[in-house]
Amino acid sequence: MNRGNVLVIGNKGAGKSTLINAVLGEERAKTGWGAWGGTDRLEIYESDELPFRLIDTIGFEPSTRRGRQAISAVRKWSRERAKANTEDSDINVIWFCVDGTSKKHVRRSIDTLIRATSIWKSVPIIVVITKSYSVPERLDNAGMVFEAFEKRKRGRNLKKVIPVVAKTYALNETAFAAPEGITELIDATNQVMPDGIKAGREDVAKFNLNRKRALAHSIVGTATTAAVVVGAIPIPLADAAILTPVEIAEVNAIARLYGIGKDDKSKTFINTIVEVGTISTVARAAISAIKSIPGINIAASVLNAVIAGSIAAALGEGSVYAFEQIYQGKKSLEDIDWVKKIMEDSFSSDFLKRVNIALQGISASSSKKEITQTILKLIVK
Ligand SMILES: Nc1nc2c(ncn2[C@@H]2O[C@H](COP(=O)(O)OP(=O)(O)OP(=O)(O)O)[C@@H](O)[C@H]2O)c(=O)[nH]1
Ligand SMILES: [Mg+2]
Repeated sequence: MNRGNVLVIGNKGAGKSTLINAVLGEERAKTGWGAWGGTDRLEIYESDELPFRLIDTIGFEPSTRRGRQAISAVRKWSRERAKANTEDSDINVIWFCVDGTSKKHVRRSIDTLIRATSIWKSVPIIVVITKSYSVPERLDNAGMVFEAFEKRKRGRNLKKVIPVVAKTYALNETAFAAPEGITELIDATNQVMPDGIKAGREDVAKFNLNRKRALAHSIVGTATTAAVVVGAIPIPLADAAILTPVEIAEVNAIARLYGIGKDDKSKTFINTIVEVGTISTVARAAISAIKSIPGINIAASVLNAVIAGSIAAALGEGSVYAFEQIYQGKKSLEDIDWVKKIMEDSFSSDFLKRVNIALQGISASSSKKEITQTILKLIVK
């Protein structure tokens, strides 16, 4: 099968390799800072399901030397492929990766990237604003990108600006910026591919559904970790209320991943889910049931950590299922009774059975990490 080629370029440490891993769904590209990581040569990535090839490059440094090195390596690769009579040797789309946390440099980065890629003068460009952890800054950053392209000849090649979080970013022990924008980037890229190598809509949809599910599970993992931390704080866990912020963040992050918006219908749907995990009698009953499982002799703080983590995990699992049904059009945001039932079922006797098993594997000396892993293994399918 012929594949399109996506050239990924940007400053050193902008997050190109991290982005590539998120798109592939595998940790294949080496990431990191300076001498401890980073990409030191051209690397090509393919995956069976992904309809295009990803070309990871050496990051540009403040000086342009490395930039030239990066570009000449790409040209060499392209020439060699063409010589070997491979048809798909052209660069079809360029991702300009611009670090969303260093606002000051957005304009200069774009200028450098435009100059460096002048030989691909009519290739479509998608600007990826990496590390877009801050939602309020996204608009500003995108504005600066559009400004930088304005009045430039290659401005018309700019097809889209997409803010991305490629990997969960912890803001503190219980707050996080979840992965975002990955499947939107895949969609946008496929859309601007030349017709001959564009993948079928259905193939991309299938790939994206799998990617969304994997990313959603990573959100559940992060939230469960945070909940275990919250739960282990030695205050009496009278009800699930102290967990609420983590649960709200979790459900909202998963909702965003599945493109569930901020309109009233979406809000009602999301609130229904959060309610089941926080103030509902179902959640409270589950907590008392766990607390009264006979024969547990671990410290209250460990037990509370298990409870909090299990609830976050089960709530996340239920949410992933529910949002996926919406995303696929199998259910609608108006099916409130349905979603309520789905979520309540997440805390059924099967849930209690799993928590019980988890507790067998946890002791007073278990670390938070061990507790989290035990829970995830049993609750996340
Ligand atoms: N949490 C989080 N960390 C990120 C994200 N993107 C990049 N990073 C971090 O930023 C650092 C640099 O990321 P890389 O992906 O190696 O950057 P690069 O652009 O490939 O760097 P070079 O190969 O040196 O040009 C790594 O420590 C990453 O973990 C993200 O979306 N979330
Ligand atoms: Mg890299």
